[in-house]
Amino acid sequence: MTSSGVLVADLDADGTADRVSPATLTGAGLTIAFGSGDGRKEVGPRDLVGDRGEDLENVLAVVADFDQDGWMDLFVVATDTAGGDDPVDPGVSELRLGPFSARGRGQSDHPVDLPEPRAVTVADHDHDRYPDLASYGYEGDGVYATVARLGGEKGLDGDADEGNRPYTKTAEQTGRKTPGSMPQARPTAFHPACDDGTG
Ligand SMILES: [Ca+2]
Ligand SMILES: [Ca+2]
Repeated sequence: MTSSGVLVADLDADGTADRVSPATLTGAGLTIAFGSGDGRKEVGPRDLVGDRGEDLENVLAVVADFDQDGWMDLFVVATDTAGGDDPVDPGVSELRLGPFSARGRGQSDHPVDLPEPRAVTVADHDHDRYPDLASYGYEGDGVYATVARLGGEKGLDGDADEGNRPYTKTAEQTGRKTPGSMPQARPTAFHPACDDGTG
């Protein structure tokens, strides 16, 4: 992590440093630059989601080493246009364990159950060494909530099970893109500081 908040890591294991910005490493505005110089390729969540998500309206992505194996992992979620009282199930909601390619292909895919996500971010709910995923989403009937999926040695806990349930929190504001109740881990919480140069 550089002082300007760019994460520098080799994401696709080709031996060349790649860069992830902005500092939150999350959201629809996430940009990943693979490689440098002439071979540089910039991609965003829509490039990473793959065929199953390309026609879906809202695409969000988060980069973190959720299983702490030293390779950055990609969480990507794509949801169609929101409609009525019922939450929309995401068409794609999965953790792809790194290394992962510029097309978002990882070593393995792991589905993560989330209610219609509107914002996702990396958080640290249980203060272990694994980054957690926090999602602000629509639960239906006008209720919004922030839920967590905990990081662990297998990546992310995919289900809304007993272990994850205590972290459900009904949002203090509703209908906002990113509410005040959205947890925020410090960007440097899981990424050591490094120089702007080589990383
Ligand atoms: Ca690379
Ligand atoms: Ca990893």
